[in-house]
Formats: sequence, C-alpha cells, structure tokens
Amino acid sequence: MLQVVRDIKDNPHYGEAFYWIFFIFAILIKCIYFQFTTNINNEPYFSFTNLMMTISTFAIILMICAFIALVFNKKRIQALFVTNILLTALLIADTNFFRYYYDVITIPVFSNLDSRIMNSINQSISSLINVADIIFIIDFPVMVAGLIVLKNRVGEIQFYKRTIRSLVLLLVGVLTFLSVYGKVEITAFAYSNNYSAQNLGVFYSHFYSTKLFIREKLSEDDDITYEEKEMIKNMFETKNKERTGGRYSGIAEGKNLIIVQMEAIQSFIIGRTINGKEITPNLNKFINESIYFDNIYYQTAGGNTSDAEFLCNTSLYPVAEGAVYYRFYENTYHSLPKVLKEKGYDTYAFHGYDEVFWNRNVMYETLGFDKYISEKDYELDEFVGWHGEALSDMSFFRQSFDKIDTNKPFYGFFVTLSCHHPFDYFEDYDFDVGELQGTYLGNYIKAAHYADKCIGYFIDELKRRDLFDDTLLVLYGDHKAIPIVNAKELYEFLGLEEREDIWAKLQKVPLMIKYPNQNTPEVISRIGGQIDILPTISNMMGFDFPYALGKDLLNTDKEYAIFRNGTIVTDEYVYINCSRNVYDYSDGTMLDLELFEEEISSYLKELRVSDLIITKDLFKK
Ligand code: GP9
Ligand code: MN
Repeated sequence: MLQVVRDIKDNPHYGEAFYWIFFIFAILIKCIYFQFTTNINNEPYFSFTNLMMTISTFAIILMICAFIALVFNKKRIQALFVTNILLTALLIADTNFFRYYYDVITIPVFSNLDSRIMNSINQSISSLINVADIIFIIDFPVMVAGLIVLKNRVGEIQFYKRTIRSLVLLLVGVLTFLSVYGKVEITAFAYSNNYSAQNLGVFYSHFYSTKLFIREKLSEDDDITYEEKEMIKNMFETKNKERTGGRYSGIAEGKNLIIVQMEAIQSFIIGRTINGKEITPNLNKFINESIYFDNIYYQTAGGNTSDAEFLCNTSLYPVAEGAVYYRFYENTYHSLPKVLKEKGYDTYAFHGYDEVFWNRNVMYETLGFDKYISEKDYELDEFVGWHGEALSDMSFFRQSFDKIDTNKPFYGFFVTLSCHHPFDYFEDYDFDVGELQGTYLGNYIKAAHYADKCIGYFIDELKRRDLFDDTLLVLYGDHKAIPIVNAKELYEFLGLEEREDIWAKLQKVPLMIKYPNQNTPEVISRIGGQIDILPTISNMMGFDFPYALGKDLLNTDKEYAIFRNGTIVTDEYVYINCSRNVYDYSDGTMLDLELFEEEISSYLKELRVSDLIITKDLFKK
C-alpha cells in the first residue's frame, strides 16, 4: 500500500489517473448500493434490468467527469473531491427519502420540504439508517489522502488537450448510455420515477424528472390541445353515465357525514389474530355494523397522508411527483366539503398536529372546509406515537366532540396520527405480538392495536351522544404501513410468496361505511380505490358530483384500481407498471402484456386526465 502511495507520489500522472478511476468506481458502487438497498432493483443481480441500470449509471458518471475535465484545470483533483461529496450527499438523501416514501427525490419534492417536514421526517429517517450505509463514506479516507498528495502536484493542461480529454469522456459516456437507452421501455417513465430509476439508475431519474419540471415551468401557458379537451370531456361523460345510482341512493340524505382517515391502517391486520388476540377488535366489530369494502387500494404518491385526503375529498388522483397539497394549492377544485357547504352543512377538518404540516392550513381552505381544528386548538395533554411528540388519537377524539355544533348538519373529516411510522414508540405497549416482539412489523401491529382502541372509543362516544344513527360514518386507511424494505417480515408473517403481484395486492386499505340505522352488515369485495369513496358517498347522501373520476362502489360492475404509479389491479389481472409484467389475478401466472395493452392504456388515461385537470387548473375555467 505504502509502495503504491510512493509510486503515485513519484509520478503524478499515475496518481491522477488512479484518482479519476477511483472516483468513478466509488460513485458507481454507491449508486448500485442505493439501487439495491432501497429495493428499487432486486435479485438476480445480473438480470437484464440491473445490467442496464449499471451501464447507464456508469455512462452518466463518465459524462460528469467530462464536465469536470473541461471546466477545471489545476483544481481538477479538488473538483473531483467536492463532486464526490456532493453526489454522496445526494445519494444519502435519496436513500433515506426512498426508504420512507418509496419515491425518488425530485425538485417539487425538494422545494416542498419546509423545515418542519424535514424535522419530522428526519426523526423517522434515523430509524431507517442501516449499518451498511457506511459504504457511502468508506472511500473518503482514500479521497482525502489522494487530495493531500496530489493537490499541488498536478499541473496545468492546455485548453485543447483538456477539450480532447473531455470530448473522449463525453463520447464514450454518451455512446454507452445510448446503447442501453434504446433497450428500455420509456413510455412508463411518465407514471413512475421509480421505473426510470430502476432501469437507467437514480442519476438518470433525477435528470429526467428535472427535465420534466423545467418543461412544465417553461410551458406554463395553461392551454390544452383539442385532443386533450375531447379526452377529458369523453371521460367525464362516460363516468357520469356509469354512475346511475340505485342501491342505497339517498339513504343518508340530510344526515351528518363523518369520515375518519386512519393513519397507516392496512387491510392485512383487519380480522387477523395474533397469539389468539384480535389486532383490531373494534374495527372487526364495526364490520358487523357497516358495509365493509375489503378490496380497496390506496392510490397515494409523494404526498402520502395528504394525497389520501385529496383523493377522498375530490375524487381526483394526486400528482405523480411531490404533493398536490404543496404544488397546486392555489387551484380551484370541486370537493366534498364545497358541495355539503352549499347544502347548508358546517364543514370541519380535524387533525391533532401542526396546522402547516402538508400545507393543510392553506389547502383545507382551498378544498372548502369552514374550520380547521389543528394542534393549536387542542389541549396537548397526552402524547402517543410518532416519537411521543403528537397528541394521542384518544385525546384527539375525546376533545373533538366539543368543537362541533351538532345542532346543524355537519361534515367532520378526522385525520388520525398515532399509528405513524416509526412504530418503535409502541415497542413496550401492552399487546402480545409473540415472536414479532421488537420487530418493525410487531411494533406496527401494536400501534394499530392502539389506533383501533381509539376508533372504538370514538364509535362508542358517537353512540352515547346519539350521533351514530344520524350520521353516515366512513372509515378508511390512508396508505401503507409496511414499506418495501420491510417486505420480508410481512411475507413471512402472512405466509406468502415474495412476488411483485402479491406485493401489489397487499397494498389494500380497509373502507367501512355505515349508513344511518343500518341493521344488516354487508361485505363488498369489489375492487376499487380511494378515488371511489366520494362518488359512493355522494350516491348515499343523494347528491350529484359530476367531477369525480371514481366509481360508485355500490352501483357498478366495474372492478379495478389504478395506483398512482400506473400499476393496475382488476379482477382479471395485476399489471405492474414498473416491470410491465402482467399476472393472472387469481393464480398469479404470467400473462402476455400484448393482450391487455389497449385496456391498460385506457385505464392509464385516467391518470392523464387527472394530471391535466390539476396541472392546468382546468376546473377554474
Ligand atoms: C402529519 C401526518 C403524517 O400531520 O399526517 O403524514 P405522513 O407522513 O403519513 O404523510
Ligand atoms: Mn399517513
């Protein structure tokens, strides 16, 4: 080793070559580590996709080198060193963000991370950091040593020589990149950043999403083409024709509406026992009093909880990147609170946390809520979950009743919080999870058990206060609790095979709707998503909502859910947009994509229509 250092010292050319090569491979290895530690890419390691991703990343690093080689002369070693630090910082941010949100950082996401969000997320992130992440800094001693040794030993290079050096690097980089680019199906990139990251690497994904962002900014004229206009018109026409009403139409007309959006409550815990005890006894009990929809998928993207709120209150899809709450808060929307307000309802949103989080203070107004009851309106007398920093769901529910004027019909939208990642707050919570004690999944189950207890209290209180039968009561989960990095624990717990279609089918959230004076429970296994909640409610409450992209789950024969990343589940097949694989819905056998391509693209049109409405603020017109 010492000899190598001495040789390098004696011959700065060798030293410099070593430094460049070391830089290239250090960054490449970190990128590959990112791709696998986040599960964007998976085994087998030498699969076609993984190979494409590696080659593309290598090519992009060469292009970065070409830039450094051209721009920096005597200071090029320093430039490599600083670039390494910057790219490493980006990769560390990417890794932690991805582990939490399962999404690649983009400019909209980045610009939306105000300090509060950063703070809260930071703490979640600390539980996501992995020992193997040391790989991100393991090269630093060599980079520093090289910098010290070479700093004053590399000489000036004439401009034309630098240009040639740079052009060679650029040419090799571009040709290598083009050799893989043509082999990748790029149309799916529009729906999923993860897909571009998986196939061409995270650096490409950043480049691609930045390009889209700039294009969007430059073309900020809000015009749409004639074809787009027709597409939107036709879609709403078809949707409205499909929503014929019928079953349960108007059954809750004039009644109160209470919606509880339950933080991170996924379907797999419903009705399940662990060591002979029910995980969610109160929700299970509520199934016997309500209509239980057991085949509903969440459709959130980068806006997580806020996306679920948006889906439920507008029946539009959230945007693919960042949070619609941050990016399009100035838009005009047709929404559930607006319609009910017109009908003389008071409309309230309740959430026991900082009012600015997810830009709710602004967005609830945009959506038409009269009152937003947030953390500052509660007495902070009990903290549970989320590092013990958030008002407990129990106290949240207990205090909320007094804030409603029950002499008038009202719509109350409640967003719970205690069952929020990281769940380790609940490690010592008194609910026996047996072998799962101390694991991520075990802690989640405990958190969900606690959240269920609070829901049970809320329902009992509604009954005690004679509100239960005057109300259409809707409960649903907002999004996943188990990220893909913890997938193994869930597969093992449920005794399932590790497969992408099975994983997609696990992305379900419970939806329960109880109408006034309901005597007979019902289970409806129609496939749907959160986007269908609003049209289902509007039918039951007896009003028209012609701007919904969803279906009325009680009056349709359609069976489908479109995820925000373009994955589609129907009763016939599961289409995974990332891999473009299609599986038989019932037995999981692989099907031929070509057979479904037309239908898939017509489903994906829904995302396109939603995006156009939001990004061009079309409801304003
Ligand atoms: C905070 C809460 C958390 O107010 O809604 O949001 P999430 O991190 O689940 O998107
Ligand atoms: Mn949430």
